[in-house]
Order: sequence, then C-alpha cells, then structure tokens
Amino acid sequence: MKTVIQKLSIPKGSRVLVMSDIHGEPGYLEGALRAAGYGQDDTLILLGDYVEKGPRSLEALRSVMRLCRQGGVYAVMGNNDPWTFQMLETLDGSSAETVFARHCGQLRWFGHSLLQEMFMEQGLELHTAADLLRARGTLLKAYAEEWDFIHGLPTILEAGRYIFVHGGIPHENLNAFQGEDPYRFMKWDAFQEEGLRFDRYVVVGHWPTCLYRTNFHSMDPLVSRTQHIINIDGGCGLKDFGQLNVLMIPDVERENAEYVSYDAMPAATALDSQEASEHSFYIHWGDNAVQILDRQEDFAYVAHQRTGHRLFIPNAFVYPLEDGWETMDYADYQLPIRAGESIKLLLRTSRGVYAKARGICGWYQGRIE
Ligand SMILES: [Mn+2]
Repeated sequence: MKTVIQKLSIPKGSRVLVMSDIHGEPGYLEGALRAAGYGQDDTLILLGDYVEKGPRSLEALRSVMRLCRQGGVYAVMGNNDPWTFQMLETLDGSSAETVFARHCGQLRWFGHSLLQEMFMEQGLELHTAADLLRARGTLLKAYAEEWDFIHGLPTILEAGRYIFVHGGIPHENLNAFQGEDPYRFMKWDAFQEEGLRFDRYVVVGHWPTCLYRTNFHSMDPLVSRTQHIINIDGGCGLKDFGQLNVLMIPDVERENAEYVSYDAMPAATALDSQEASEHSFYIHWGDNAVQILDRQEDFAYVAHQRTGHRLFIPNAFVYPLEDGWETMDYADYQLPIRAGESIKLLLRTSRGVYAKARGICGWYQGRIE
C-alpha cells in the first residue's frame, strides 16, 4: 500500500464534522451523528479504525461504506482497518500458527474480532490454524467488497487550515509523503507527546485522549493550540466508559471548532450539588500497575506501583494479570455537580456513583433520579 493524500474542496458554508475510532460500535456512530445534528449540508470526515476491539466490526464498516456512497463523506484508513484482509491475503502454511495464536490473544483481551465475525457470518468455525487456512479463500471472496473499500481509502486529507490523518505526520510538507508506506501515518502512538508543532491544525485519532491526561479521567478531545494538534479519539469500543467525539468545524478556513460527544451509558439527574475535591489522582493504562493492600466489600485499598500513592478503588475496576494487578482508567476525583444537572452513571457503589459529568469522570455522592 502507498500513502494517498486527498485535497478536499468543502462547499462554502458547509460545516465539517470529524469522528475517529468507531472500533466496531455502529450504535455510537449513529448516536454521535444524531448528537451533532448531522444533515445533508454537512461534510463528514471519518478518521479511521472502523473495525476491531468493539463487538460489531462488520456492521460498523458497512455503515461507513453506506455513508461514503453519499456525497460529502470522506474516510481515511486507520491501522486496524486493513489488518485482517492483509493477513488473509498473505496467509500460508508457514504463517498460520503464528497468525492464529495472535488472533487468540486478541480475542481473549477484547472478546471480539473482525475475523471472528467473518467466520460466524459465514457459518464457519475457528478453532485451529487449519480452520483459518481452510477458510482463507471463502473469506477473501465473501468480503471482497469490504476489502476493496478499505484498500481504496486515502491516508491523509487536507482542507483549508486543517489536515486529517489517523495517527500523525512528522511535518506538513505532505507532498513528501506521496507514495510512501502509509503505516507510520496510520499508527503513531502518543503522537501528541512528540513535541511537534504545525502551521495548520492536524486532527488525529488513534491514541485515546485519556492516555495523555495526568489529572482527570476524561475522554473529551484534546486541543493543543501551541502544537496545532487536535486529538479526538474518545476510546470508543476500547475503553469501558469510552465515547465517540464529533469535532465540529464551522469553516475550514478558520481556526475555531467545537465538539459534542456521545456514549451509551445510562443518564440520570443529579438532585444535589457538590463541590469538586481539591485533588485528583488519576491512573491510566500504561501506568496502571497496583498492589492490593486490603479488600473491602466493593472496594480495594491499593498502592499505585510507580508513585506508591495509596487510594481506594472499586473492585470492579481492578483486574488480575499473570504477575500482579492492574486497574482500569480511574480518578478518585469528586466531581463539581450542580443540582438538576444531567450525569452519566458508570458504576454504582456503596460510596456513591462513579459518574461522567461534562466530559469528566469521577465521584458523585448525592441523590439521583
Ligand atoms: Mn488506531
């Protein structure tokens, strides 16, 4: 595959909506379009990773394909999108065992995979590397249309003051990338930590925004005005309380944008006001090893491995690894809440509700309705 750059001409007055990392959650795609009030005068840009991690990859991919047949919808390729198809194309007797083992690992961790969905849809069983080899031809034929669509997706889009790419770019002289292997633009982990600065705004997904944050548990878009980078990956299909963010650019010639977010967590009204706590200790994936000091009914008292910081965390958020314990992304922050405000309920416990309010996750101790 080669890097393909596409320059868009956006009709004057057309609002541009941008979404990334749908990851097998077609309901989130629908909900986010509704939340943004998506209509036929809007331009829609989809930043890749339509499949894997979430439970309904094929359906999500087909929703994206349907949208792209309409006018004014543009999709780029994410690193997860071609993987299964490329794997099937190159699969042979010498690679089957390795590929199968890798797939088993993915299935254990996420519980779903595009490949597994393909097998199920075709009424085939996948238990051994031999099953995989045997199904290769059938699957490539059955999903030729999906593979054609993904294979034809560009890597980078540009429009006005904005550049759109799944992972990242090292500089904005885009012509230099034409024809290069696109993989590094599609999979650039922690791109925003590189310290790169751009003239135009570079809009990316791929790395959930909660992994960049240090104080608060939030999956809202992360905007760096000094670097001119906007990351919109809300952890949809990957994070337990993930969301699909929609960046809304009223005019691509101007540097102002807003966003709305969608998640499927149950909503409630907070009946009591509460003050924010002064401190928030936030643990996220990659730095989430803990030691369990004590177990209580629905909480564990843990020590965060790197810092030694001790805190209570719901048992539901602590999980075992082969050699120790890890936590889900979590902050012991007390949310600022105004009575009458709508909040999302993430987990009810004996010490209050872990909730999401105005994009931030934390504790609420008041009554709900
Ligand atoms: Mn990705």
